[in-house]
Amino acid sequence: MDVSKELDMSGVGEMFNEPTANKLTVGIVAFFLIFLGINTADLVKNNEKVRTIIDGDSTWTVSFEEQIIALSDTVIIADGATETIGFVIESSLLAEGYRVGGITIQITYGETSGIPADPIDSVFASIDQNDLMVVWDDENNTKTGSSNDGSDINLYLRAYEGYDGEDKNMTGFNEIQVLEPWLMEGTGFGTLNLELSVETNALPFTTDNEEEITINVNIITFKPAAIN
Ligand SMILES: [Ca+2]
Ligand SMILES: [Ca+2]
Repeated sequence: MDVSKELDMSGVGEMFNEPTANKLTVGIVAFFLIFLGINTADLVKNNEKVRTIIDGDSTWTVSFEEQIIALSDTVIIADGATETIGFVIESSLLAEGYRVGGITIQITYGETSGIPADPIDSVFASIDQNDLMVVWDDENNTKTGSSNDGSDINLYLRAYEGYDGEDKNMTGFNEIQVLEPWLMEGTGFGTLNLELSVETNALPFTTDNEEEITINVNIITFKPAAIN
């Protein structure tokens, strides 16, 4: 046993005494040092990654792909009358993976009496607050409007809390977590009830009993995507 050990040792010693072997050894050592260095750098980087994941400070950009669903109706409303026009908003209208972000309503009209120089009528519009699943108290909402010169009346309801179509910078552990606030189901569903009334304006000795009003409802739907 002792003899073989001595033999081994001398063998190693001889190898180091050889100039070529020395160079080779130096080369191997250098290689290992570099290899170790790369690995250490990798480890530090990985640790940073792990730390950001644990801290949850990984930043993401959530962007939204939009699809507009257009509904429309044309009604004739008598002078002095108020009518409620309903639009049913349900999941069957939406594409897979999309949610309702907001609803815009545009009300347009002119003078349809055919009487020359008949002045434009007045139209009043308001959205009835019911169980339609929107953010009823959102500060961006416009729930009422009127016109007495034929200009459009534009109303808006935010359906999804915080949704404005703009990219959002989010912080989170992963894609699932940052998308989670944008995956709420059922927003915007229900019946949008629009109350419209007309007060005609007529020239003396002429009669204007009614007005035709067109309502264009755009349901803004979105699908979120997260980019790290
Ligand atoms: Ca008129
Ligand atoms: Ca009219």
